[in-house]
Amino acid sequence: FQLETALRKALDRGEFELYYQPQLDIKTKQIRAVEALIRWNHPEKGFISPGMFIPLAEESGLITPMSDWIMLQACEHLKQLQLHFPNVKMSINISPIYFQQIDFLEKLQKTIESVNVNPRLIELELTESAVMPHAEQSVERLTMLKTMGISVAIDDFGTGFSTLSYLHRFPIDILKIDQSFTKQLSQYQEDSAIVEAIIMMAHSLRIQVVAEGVETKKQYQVLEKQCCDFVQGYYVSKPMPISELYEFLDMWN
Ligand code: G
Ligand code: G
Ligand code: MN
Ligand code: NA
Repeated sequence: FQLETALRKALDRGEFELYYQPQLDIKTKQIRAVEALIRWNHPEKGFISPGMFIPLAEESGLITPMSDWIMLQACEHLKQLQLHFPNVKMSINISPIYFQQIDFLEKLQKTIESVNVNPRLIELELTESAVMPHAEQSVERLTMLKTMGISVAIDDFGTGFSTLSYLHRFPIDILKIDQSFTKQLSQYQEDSAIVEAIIMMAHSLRIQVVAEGVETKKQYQVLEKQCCDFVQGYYVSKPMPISELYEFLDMWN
């Protein structure tokens, strides 16, 4: 229970912060969305990666209050952002555990109402492992999200075990191709073929595609040629605090 206590304290003390990474629309050259990425600024240990503490939060149950905070904070930041950049969407990572909780939709609805933010500007990122194991319940939930005006992205696509043909059963809007595929784009023809196949399949299902981890101009150009819709990665920008995001968008859009 030690870690649970540490995470709980960190939450109470406000040691977590959301950083934002922009997604570029290849066609319009505008920023279409920002992804919220949590950071832990530990007073002694310094920066701790979410790759470390999210799994521990999931095991200890702290993922619930942490996710409640993430939802609220991201919606509040979106509400402010919208006043200056009305078309930029907010994309929020949702833990599979949080997504599967019985009151997930109800809490989400309440947060949206209390902050009074436009749900059409909210996108949720779910992994294949969040939706596949409970397919029927997931379809119901995803349909409800669609009714609420919220869009859904499948994160880390290509790293799970699901078959592509499964996709058409889920009402999703966006596929995020995992970084591991993007990394190889300039080197190996085979990975380029896989990415191209994913993009074509997604488009045939009316799903738009984000390539993650785009770092070089070469990767960007390959993706543009393959009709990828959006790119995210260091080539556009690293994740940054909300204050820097405003400066970035002022310069960009
Ligand atoms: O930002 P970074 O690349 O260090 O993130 C590492 C991992 O942590 C990624 O898999 C990312 O999806 C996950 N992550 C980052 N922020 C959040 C968050 O707010 N909620 C959840 N559930 N996962 C997050
Ligand atoms: O699992 P998810 O896709 O949500 O995690 C995104 C993670 O990838 C974040 O932790 C973010 O910091 C990291 N990231 C974002 N862009 C790049 C990039 O261009 N290169 C690398 N190596 N990591 C990136
Ligand atoms: Mn993500
Ligand atoms: Na991802």
